[in-house]
Amino acid sequence: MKKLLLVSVMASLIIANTAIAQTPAKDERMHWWREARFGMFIHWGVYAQLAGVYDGHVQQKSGAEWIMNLNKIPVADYQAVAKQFNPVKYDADEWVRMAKEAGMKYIVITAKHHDGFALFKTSASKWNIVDATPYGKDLLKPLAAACKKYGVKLGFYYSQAQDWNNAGGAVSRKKAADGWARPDSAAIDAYTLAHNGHWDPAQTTSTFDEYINRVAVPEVKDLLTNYGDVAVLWWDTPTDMTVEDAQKLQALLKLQPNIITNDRLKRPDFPGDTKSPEQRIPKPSEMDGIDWETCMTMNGTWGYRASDHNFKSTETLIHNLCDIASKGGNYLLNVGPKADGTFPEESVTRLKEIGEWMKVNGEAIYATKRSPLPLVDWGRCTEKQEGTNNILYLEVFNWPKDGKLIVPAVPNKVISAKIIGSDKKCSVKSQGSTVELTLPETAPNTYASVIKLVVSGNVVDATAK
Ligand code: JFZ
Repeated sequence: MKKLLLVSVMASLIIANTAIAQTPAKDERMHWWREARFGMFIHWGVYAQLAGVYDGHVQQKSGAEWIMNLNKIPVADYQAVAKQFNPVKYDADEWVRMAKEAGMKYIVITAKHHDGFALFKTSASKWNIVDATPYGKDLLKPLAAACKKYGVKLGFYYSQAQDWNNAGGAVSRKKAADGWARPDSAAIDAYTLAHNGHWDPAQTTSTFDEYINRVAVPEVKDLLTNYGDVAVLWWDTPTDMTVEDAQKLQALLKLQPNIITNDRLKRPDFPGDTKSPEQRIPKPSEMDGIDWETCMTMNGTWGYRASDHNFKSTETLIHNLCDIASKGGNYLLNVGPKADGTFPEESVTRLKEIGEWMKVNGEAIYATKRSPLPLVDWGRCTEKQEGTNNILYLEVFNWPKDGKLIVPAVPNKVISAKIIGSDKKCSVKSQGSTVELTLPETAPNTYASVIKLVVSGNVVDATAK
């Protein structure tokens, strides 16, 4: 028994080692990502042309990038939409500049979403921007060039399993029609149930294995070969994936030795480098010692939905960024560009406002570590090492009316306290392990004001476990 245990322990060590043996080592690969903290997600494709409206029916909720599946749009009809997709106002330089000025360090764009449409030139399928649209030019080439110019890292989202247009691709089944009763809904639902989610015979003229070999593998190879450095490969929804399928795609990553991948290639055997909570910020204890990234929409959809103007406020977005940094994660904030190639106006203004805040307060976000403090009711905290000192950045959401801010669990000697972006004084009193700051009457920043507290030595971790 003991011997068996030893053998299995050794075997798992060998497996773990082969995973680690990828060069360069994980810590090295993750270095920029762990300091970046803030990136832009971009969901763009043919669905932007429909903008959440099909056959006169306005999609009321959820992702407009799912419109083909939600409405069971026949393959031929959906592909006809591409004939109108002509994003003549697309300016990759402008996109990357907006991301950069918002303080974002990387971009992850849907090179191919579940509708299977490739934003890039590929010979694996005609269902791509060059061969299927009047625009006729690769959309990722100029984006890669602009990213290089501005020093913003570029990542690709690639829907490896779900593909509703390329034959053989998987479908995650949703009931027909979202919020409106199609006369034929019942029949369509019966059909999808009997055909592993597919609703059009054109989707099943080849097998999933053939699809992986014919489309997914060559397209991922294109993406990892033709666009220079690719910082991230963001897999999604592993519907129907086998271990062999996943291995084939995983093997391609050697084309980009520094690439970082998420955990959505296939569960549970392919954990990737990062966890990807979606639309939610995990509890501090949930992600201890794990690299994670919360992706989130600004409104209620990933792809552009013209009727959705319900955007989160700039304040909420900045608070989310602080909250995520205080828990040691990254924030991947989505923009769903319109079919003409421009960002929705609401996104543009929010990016601008976040950027103004980041220009002043960015040091409280970049290259920081999660908060060592117990939860505080006034806001969040991030931490940075500076020689033998520790910097605590206090992101104050609720400015104290009485001017007193209490920082718990810091017995260290305070060296200095300064309000970032303000000349106003901030005085300090230490009592045991409590630091009391006396602040000016009004908050210097409308979204979140940051106090930089430098203390001697390490701050002992007092987060709730
Ligand atoms: C997926 C996509 O279906 C969606 O369109 C968007 O691209 C988003 C970023 O990712 O949606 C998911 C995937 C995983 C979960 C939820 C929605 N999940 O694990 O809870």
